[in-house]
Amino acid sequence: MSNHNTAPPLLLTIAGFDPSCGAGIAADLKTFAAHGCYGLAAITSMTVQSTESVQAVHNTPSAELREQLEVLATDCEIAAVKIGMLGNRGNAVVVAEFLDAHKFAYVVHDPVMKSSSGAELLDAAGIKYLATELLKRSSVITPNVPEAEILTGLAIKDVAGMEAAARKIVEMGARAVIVKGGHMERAVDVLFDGEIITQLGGDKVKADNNHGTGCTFASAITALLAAGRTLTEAAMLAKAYVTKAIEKGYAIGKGRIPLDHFYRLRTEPPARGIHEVPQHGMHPAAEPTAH
Ligand code: PXL
Repeated sequence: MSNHNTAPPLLLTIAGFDPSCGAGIAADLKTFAAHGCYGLAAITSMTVQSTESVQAVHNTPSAELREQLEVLATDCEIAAVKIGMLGNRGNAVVVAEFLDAHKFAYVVHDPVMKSSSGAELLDAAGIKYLATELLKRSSVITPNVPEAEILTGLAIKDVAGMEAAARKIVEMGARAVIVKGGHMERAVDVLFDGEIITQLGGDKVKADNNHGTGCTFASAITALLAAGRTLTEAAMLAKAYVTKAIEKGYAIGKGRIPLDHFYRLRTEPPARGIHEVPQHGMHPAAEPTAH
């Protein structure tokens, strides 16, 4: 039986896998789903980690990553791409070549370099390639303060420092940048689109112990851009989503706390019993009316 339902936007995440599912591909897919999109995923790296720490990183061989990407792009119409952990320079080069070959409408790049427990998630040659080559290929790049410092070589102490780094990252070739202030005293993000600097204010919620906030933020922006939002709107809405998902997060292990990507589902009570299931497997609105 064929089915003619229309697919929502298809979004592709190119990132690492965190088996505790707080960060990486799992966080990306949950965020896409929470925004009504279908997620595709190509894995750059398999990490061994719990909520407590990253214990090992096994990067995907570059030829394998290239194959994963090409079969998806051959089969599906991809509306937007989100890039996260790349692992090493080889995988970063594969991603650059993939972006050049396909010219996607939106490319959102979260330049992941280290885990919060200090594990290296991109090697030094990869960081250099990201700064000189990959950065030019994204619609927007979303470094946190330590990543913006590494990319620019600037020391960032305050919002003025974040603005200076944002300007430098655009000079280096990025089309737009959001420097995330989650590590600062005030959780202000700085958006620079090459013309205007916008400060995105935000409340600092119990963010010190959270995991996957960067992945979630970039994935929400990807979904919102694919839905037709401007970059400023997408950034504001993504920040609001992440803030709420942090607030609603719950511990699943002994370590860091993942976000609740589906907090919006919990605003409506689930069905309480079988009596709420429509007869004949139909939606109540499709039930024949009683005669
Ligand atoms: O939060 C950065 C990050 C991104 N992607 C993967 C990770 C982590 C942090 O641990 O494991 C796969």
